Amino acid sequence: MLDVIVIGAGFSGLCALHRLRGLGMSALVLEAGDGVGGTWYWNRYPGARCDSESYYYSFSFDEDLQQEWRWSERYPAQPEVLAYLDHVADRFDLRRDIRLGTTVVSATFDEGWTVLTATGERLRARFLISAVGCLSSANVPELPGLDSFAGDWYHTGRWPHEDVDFTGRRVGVIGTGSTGIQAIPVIAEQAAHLAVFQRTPNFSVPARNAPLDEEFQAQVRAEYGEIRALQRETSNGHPFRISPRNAVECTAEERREAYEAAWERGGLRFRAAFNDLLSSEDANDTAAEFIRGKIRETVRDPEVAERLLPRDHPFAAKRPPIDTGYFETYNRDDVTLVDLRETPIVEVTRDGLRTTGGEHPLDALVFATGFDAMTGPLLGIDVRGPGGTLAEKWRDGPRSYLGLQVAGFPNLFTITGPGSPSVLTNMPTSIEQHVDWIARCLEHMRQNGFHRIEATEEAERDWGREVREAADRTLLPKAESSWYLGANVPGKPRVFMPYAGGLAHYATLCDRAAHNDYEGFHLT
Ligand code: NA7
Repeated sequence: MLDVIVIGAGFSGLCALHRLRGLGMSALVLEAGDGVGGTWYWNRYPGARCDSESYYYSFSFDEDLQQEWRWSERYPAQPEVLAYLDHVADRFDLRRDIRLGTTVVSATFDEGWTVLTATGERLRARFLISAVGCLSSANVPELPGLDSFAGDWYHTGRWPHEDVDFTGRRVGVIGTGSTGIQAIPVIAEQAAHLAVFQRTPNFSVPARNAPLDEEFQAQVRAEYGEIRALQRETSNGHPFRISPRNAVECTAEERREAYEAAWERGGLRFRAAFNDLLSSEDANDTAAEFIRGKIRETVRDPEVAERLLPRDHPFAAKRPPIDTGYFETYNRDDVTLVDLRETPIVEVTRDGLRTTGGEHPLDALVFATGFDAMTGPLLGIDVRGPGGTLAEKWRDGPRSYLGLQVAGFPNLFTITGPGSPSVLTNMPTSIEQHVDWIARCLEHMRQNGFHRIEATEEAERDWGREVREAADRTLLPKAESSWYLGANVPGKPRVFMPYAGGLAHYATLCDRAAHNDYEGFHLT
């Protein structure tokens, strides 16, 4: 029997394998894709790029790795992140313990985990680590008539590995989340005509992507120690602090100056312009109105601009996209914005998409419609503990302790699971924290002769309350159609899933539990 089976070979799975090997444990990673990389293996859509900056969207666990790797742009494009993860797999000789093309269909606990693969193989391990990702289960809306469509259709998270060429084609994109907002300007460059089908207008801030010069890179390399320390100290794992100033306490002129500077700097740092943007509606309104002003300035046709103005959720209460030329794209003659609130989708036809406003002829349709986030990937596996299935347990929404364990599922750990802050943070920073905590826990068990660990029901209940209360201290739950709440998937229970109390505070709570003899866990 193996010590550990890890499901998934993205950032989490690679990190976990490397760390477990360091403990001398036998570990096997099972990966459904034909390559490593997880999210970065699947999301190959045009314009796919990371919204975190490259120099810190990376592992910190190896000094030589971070000193040697060179990023070419401020934000890494998908092929570059994938190349990085391939490099990590090679550099640490991880591939010999990774089985590619291996889909896990079920996992059953019986004094150890038995994992069944799609080819009927059974594998046993004492511990199971889910590294399946949070945004990896594609959400394709059930549109009537999709089967009859004569063109090609794609979901951004399941993009084909061969080149898709939209040259000369009439393309439709459904969805204006982070993904749609990245893909739309790039597809518009290629397509003969692009129709964007928008249900909810979104805020977006310019990314200000640019090549990285050697001087900046040398400075980063010299300061990596401080950069990584800062990432671990902040609430969202980025190496910058949120301004201590409150927007509501500044004059209109001071706010404008701060927002203009943040707009010029670009990217996710925009929301760090003031301290109260995610806690005060009044403060948030000032940021929202500033961005709406930028949209009005950018989009030449005032009617189109009006349709693009986000009004029904606070800024950054949904995951805030960052873009390269998104709003500018609507100034093109070959791009049409279709407002699905005015004219909802009726059906897909053989030749296009019909809304209540008429038929839009299309040769290709792109679903940028997001994911069954946080719970979808794990619930895609039939996970069975001694007392029942995870699907039954999570019927009314996910429950976990610290996002790391689920009561009733001994020796199962979840990396970036619901109840963890990961999706609100720079992912690799959260992943390293989770993996480090799990590894230290396994080491503790080995040293003390424990074979089994399970979160208690009580700890799980308390954590659920803490997750709810942390969310309620912010404006995040006010975005009613957000995937943080599961609202984007019809029928999914509406529960705010990530922990919004901040990564640094979360890490302190995890450490405290470990320090107090794994408080909230039952070890035998
Ligand atoms: P998101 O953020 O969930 O966005 C999905 C978009 O698709 C959003 O605009 C949705 O509109 C739209 N959508 C979803 N279903 C439909 C249907 N049935 N009809 C019309 N429009 C629909 O997913 P992304 O892939 O953009 O981003 C996911 C995360 O990946 C992102 O937050 C980053 O963390 C990386 P809605 O707003 O629900 O009205």
